[in-house]
Amino acid sequence: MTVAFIGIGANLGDARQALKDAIVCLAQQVGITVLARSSLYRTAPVDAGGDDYFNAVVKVETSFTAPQLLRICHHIEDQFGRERPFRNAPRTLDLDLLLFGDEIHGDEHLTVPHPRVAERAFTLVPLLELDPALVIPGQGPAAGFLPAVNTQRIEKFSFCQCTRQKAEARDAS
Ligand code: PH2
Ligand code: MG
Ligand code: MG
Repeated sequence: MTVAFIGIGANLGDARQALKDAIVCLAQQVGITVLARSSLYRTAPVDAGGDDYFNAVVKVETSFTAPQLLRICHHIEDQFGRERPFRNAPRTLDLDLLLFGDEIHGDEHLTVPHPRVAERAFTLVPLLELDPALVIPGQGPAAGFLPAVNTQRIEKFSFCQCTRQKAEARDAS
């Protein structure tokens, strides 16, 4: 069994709902147990255009290998209608394997830790919410990278706060 962290993002369609549904979908997979989920974050697009993103990170325990887990993530993205017209295009769902135990992989199919995990507030902040003492294999304590991302806009929500806001918007319309 390996503990892994999966980053979830979306900025097309009902992104908040997609994040919630994706977590349910991950939890339903045989061989994956969701141990914890971060809060939901609204974040400014980084190296990308389009609307603000919603991002979160889940901590899972899995019997799969890293390449197997990545394949499952891609399969779930496809189920959510993910299209890839150009690099960093707005997306209905993105599932990125951020960390896989203390493993370090680097080939054309899979790079773990995710190559930009420490450069982006939308991965670093939720990871640190789940584990403030987290060490990124080969790179060091995740908290040490926070000052470098402090110009990236990120706003924290709880998942139920978003449900309430959505209900209020619906009732007002
Ligand atoms: N994903 C990207 C590129 N830029 N920006 C934010 N805020 N959130 C993302 O999930 C994101 C991004 C490529 O996967
Ligand atoms: Mg991504
Ligand atoms: Mg991706």
